[in-house]
Amino acid sequence: MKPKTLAMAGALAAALVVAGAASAQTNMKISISVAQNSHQGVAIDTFAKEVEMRTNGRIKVQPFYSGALGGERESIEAVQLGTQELTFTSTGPVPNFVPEVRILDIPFLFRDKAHARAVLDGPIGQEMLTKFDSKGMKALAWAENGVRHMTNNKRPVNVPDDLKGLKMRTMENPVHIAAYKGFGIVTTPMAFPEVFTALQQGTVDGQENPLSVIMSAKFDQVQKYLALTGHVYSPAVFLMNKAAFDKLSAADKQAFLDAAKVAVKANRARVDEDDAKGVAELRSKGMQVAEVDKAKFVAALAPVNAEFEKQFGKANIDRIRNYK
Ligand code: EAX
Repeated sequence: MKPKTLAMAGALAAALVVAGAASAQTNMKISISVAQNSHQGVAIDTFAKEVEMRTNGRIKVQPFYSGALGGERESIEAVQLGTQELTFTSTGPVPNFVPEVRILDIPFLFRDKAHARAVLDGPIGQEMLTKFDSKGMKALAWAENGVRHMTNNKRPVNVPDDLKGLKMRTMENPVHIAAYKGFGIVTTPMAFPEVFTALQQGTVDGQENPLSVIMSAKFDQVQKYLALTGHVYSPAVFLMNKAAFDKLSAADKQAFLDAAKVAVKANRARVDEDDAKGVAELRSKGMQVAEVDKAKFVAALAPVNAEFEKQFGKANIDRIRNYK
């Protein structure tokens, strides 16, 4: 080797060592707004473990729980900006970033969790994941928040009319807000980390969330009545800053996607577990639980639904409704 080539080879080797050292361990953050002991905690803990394992410890994902890095809207903003690499969020505030996703938040859209999971994992859901790309985010996978039910402190809810005039905290989600207004609910959008205190202090009478969230947030301590309205399916999604994802090698990209897949499995299994034991557990903690005739709640939303069909296109809604 000529001296010059030798020097260049030396410089290259040094550069590789430096690059190697720099990439020896990359640290990333992921957040949820609910507690660690929850279906969402299971999701991000599993994801972190899988990423670390699949990248041989080169990439570490540090989980943050209970809104420690902010509520869901703030965490999506942070991911979009890149001040935070990852978040796991319900679709609550997502329509404000990716309007195409709004259609998933329509009440009584899905027959049950199996239907929702099939749609999200199928072509409709997978195509929707790509809509995050142009918003500075890579959506790694759909996950699950669960089927939402109503709680309040004022009165048992047995029929839709019982909802009239209840002041309820809602997510910052335009579709939910429109629908709940259709029930006659006085809607108060609020970030999740503020909800417990708002319920405790009576700023609002009630809220609605899946059993998984009601239990992990200990809403039974501040809410007397639970109505199993199952009025809307609440998807969740793994979001990553697009530039951070694009920077990964092809193998690491695959590792992140696979890690998310494993995490979704664990997440959905925990939701099923929570749904199976939730009513008994919440009853034992003193909540008064009402099974309701869902058909009446569906009927009460007919005018709102007609509005949604105009807004989203009946064919688009039917495509989801009829998906097998
Ligand atoms: O993501 O804001 C909500 O009610 C969500 O369901 C909750 O934070 C879990």
